[in-house]
Amino acid sequence: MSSVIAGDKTRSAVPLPPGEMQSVVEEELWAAAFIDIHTHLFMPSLGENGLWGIDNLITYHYLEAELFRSSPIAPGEYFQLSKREKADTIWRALFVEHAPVSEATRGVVAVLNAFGLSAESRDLTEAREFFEHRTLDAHISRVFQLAGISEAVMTNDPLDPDEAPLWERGAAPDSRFYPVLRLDRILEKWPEHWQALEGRGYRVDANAGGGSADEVRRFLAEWVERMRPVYMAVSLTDTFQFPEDSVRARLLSGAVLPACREFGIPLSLMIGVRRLVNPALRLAGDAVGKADLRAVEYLCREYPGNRFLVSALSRENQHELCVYARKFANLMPFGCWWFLNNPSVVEEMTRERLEMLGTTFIPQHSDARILEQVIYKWKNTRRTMAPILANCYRLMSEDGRPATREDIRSDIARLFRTNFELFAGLRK
Ligand code: FIX
Ligand code: ZN
Repeated sequence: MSSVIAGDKTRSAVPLPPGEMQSVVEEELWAAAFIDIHTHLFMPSLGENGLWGIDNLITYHYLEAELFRSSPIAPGEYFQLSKREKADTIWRALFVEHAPVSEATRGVVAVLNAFGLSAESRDLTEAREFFEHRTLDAHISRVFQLAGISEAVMTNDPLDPDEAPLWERGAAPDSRFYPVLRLDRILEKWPEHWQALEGRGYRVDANAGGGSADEVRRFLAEWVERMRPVYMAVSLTDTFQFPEDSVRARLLSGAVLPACREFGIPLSLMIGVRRLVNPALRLAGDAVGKADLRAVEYLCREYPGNRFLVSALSRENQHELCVYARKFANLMPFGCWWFLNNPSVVEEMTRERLEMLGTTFIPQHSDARILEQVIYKWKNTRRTMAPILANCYRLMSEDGRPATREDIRSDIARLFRTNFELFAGLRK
């Protein structure tokens, strides 16, 4: 073993003095390449589905929601504008006329700063000029490097009219991206979409009766073959119940859960959205509701052969999700989703997860919709996580078990990589 490695090995086994914990945690957080386990990013072969660049960054639906609080423009008028006009409107209202102190506005500042661009310009000329000259494939690699991630997990919809044909024509895989089979149109919007399946030759009906579940399972099997997803996923409203007498329950129990078992992949349940509480805001119009997690309890207990990635949207559901994770090893809590992805809430959630689960959970995902967002979302995660993890090791050391750099490195790898790889079957 070379002296450097030996030195590192020896150094990494040395008990850390309390005063060094945070700096070592920070070093190891930035040295590690994370897997981003839920995003809305797309590999290059999925074409225009993938969003990147300054105009997409600024017209992010989080910022659209903030715009309508800082500008007199009405949503109806705003949505008539071109993408550039929308971005100019948001830039002026949220970045010029007011200081960008919110999580989402500060994120754009961090992205501009990462590329050496000013966040104090009165317009977007400089930023547009910069992004117009980026080549996507190299830009993706640079963005992932700046974000400290090695792979991003996508959200892929087999019934999306823009995306599905690209997969059917053989979209080239990309080792930086993992596919996911997204099921919302089947499980949450069956009335609007069952005929799309029927039109593809699957013998299904409006009530998902008869052999519909078997036919949906056949559809899923064909898309698993085509897409090779690392998990299947669905976003569920706060009213989600299981078991229940419903189309969703019949398709979950008769198609989705057996298919996940057959292919050895988890099912991701993201629970708690209240869709379009303000329809005028479109994608920005969703809100949150406390869910009844006894459905998760039932699924984990009655389907021990399935593995469940679960993220709850309501802050009020977080503690009980941790308790359920203590009861069921086939339940993997993940992320601080959407309205929870703010340091004040991330801190509370992460501390209670570490206290109750040790390092057996997945602390964060970015939910990035625009490529460059991973730069700020993972910078913020590392910034928030560092003192929380350092405190864990300080307490452990105070109570009699010294902490080493190797402990910290190994735990960070577990939290941000191997927990997911093992749970998704990407590693044995
Ligand atoms: O269902 C989901 O995947 C949600 O994350 C999105 O629908 C949501 O709009 C979002 O991007 C939240 O961050
Ligand atoms: Zn999402």
